[in-house]
Amino acid sequence: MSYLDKCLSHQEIASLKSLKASLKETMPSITCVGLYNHGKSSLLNVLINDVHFGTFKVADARETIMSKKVAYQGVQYIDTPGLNAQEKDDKKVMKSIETTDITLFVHTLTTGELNEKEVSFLQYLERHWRDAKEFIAQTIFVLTRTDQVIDFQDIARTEHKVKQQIQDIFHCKPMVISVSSNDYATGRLEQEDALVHESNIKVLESEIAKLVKSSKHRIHALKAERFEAKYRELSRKISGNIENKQNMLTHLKKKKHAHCTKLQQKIVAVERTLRAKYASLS
Ligand SMILES: Nc1nc2c(ncn2[C@@H]2O[C@H](COP(=O)(O)OP(=O)(O)OP(=O)(O)O)[C@@H](O)[C@H]2O)c(=O)[nH]1
Ligand SMILES: [Mg+2]
Repeated sequence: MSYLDKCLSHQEIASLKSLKASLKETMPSITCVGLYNHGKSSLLNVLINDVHFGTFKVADARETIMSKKVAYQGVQYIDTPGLNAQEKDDKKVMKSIETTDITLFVHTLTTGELNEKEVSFLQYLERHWRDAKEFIAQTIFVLTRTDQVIDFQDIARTEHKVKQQIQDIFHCKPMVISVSSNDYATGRLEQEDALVHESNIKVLESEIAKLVKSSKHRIHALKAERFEAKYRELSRKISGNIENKQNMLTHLKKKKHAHCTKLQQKIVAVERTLRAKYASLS
C-alpha cells in the first residue's frame, strides 16, 4: 500500500482521477428540464435526429424516471425526470443543471404561461445559483407543441408573458424559442420541408450550436479549475497528515530519550548498590 493510499480514501483518489480524466473530455452537455409531460424527451429525440422517438422514451403519462445520457455528434444530451413529480426529483434536476453546460427549460405552450410550480422552481434556482446571469446565458427556454396552437398570435402572446415572468425572477433577458417536435419529425419522415421549417427546430438548433461553440473554451477552464481545487484540497490533507506524523515522531523520540535516560540512571544506581554490597562482603 503506497503512502498516498494510506492518506486518502478510495473515493478521494477516484474523484481526483476522474477529474483529471475529465480534462481530456471536451464534450459539452445539454440537459432538458421541465415539468413532466411537457415534451423534454420528444425534443431530445428530435435534436439527436431520431424522428421515430425511440431513443428517449416518450409517453402521455409520467415517463422519464431516471436521467439518461446520449452522445450525438460530439455533444452529450441528457434527459431528466419531470420537475415537481417528487421532491427528490427536483433536487436531481437542480444538480443536473449545476453540472451541465447548456440547459433547455421545456414548457408546453398549450398550458399558457409558466405555472406556479415552474415559477417557484426558477425562484429557487435564482436564490441558490452562484450567478443568475450565468444561468440565463446558458439556458434556452423552449416552448413546445406549437402544432397544437390554432391562433399564431397566441404563440407570440405566451412567449411575451413567459419572457416577462423569467425577467421578473432573474432581472435579465432570457432566450425563448417556440417549437414543435412532432411537426419536425413528421416533416422529416414525409419529406415536407415546409413542416420542418414551421417546426422552428432549425432555429433552436442554430442557437444551441452558438452556445456549444462559446461553451467549449469555458468548459475546459471550468474543468481545470475543479481539478486544481480538488488537487489543492487533497495536497493540504496530505501535508497535514505528514505534519501530524512528524509531530508524533518528535514526541516519540523525546519519550524514548527520557526513557533511556531513566534506564541509564537505574543501571548506574543498581551498579552502585552492587559495588557497595560487594565492598561490604570483603
Ligand atoms: N402535439 C405535440 N405533442 C407533443 C410534442 N412534444 C411532445 N408531445 C407529446 O407530449 C407527451 C409527453 O411527451 P414527452 O416527450 O414524453 O414529455 P416529457 O417531458 O419527457 O415527460 P416525462 O418524461 O414524463 O417528464 C407525449 O404524448 C408526446 O407525444 C409536440 O411538439 N407536439
Ligand atoms: Mg421524458
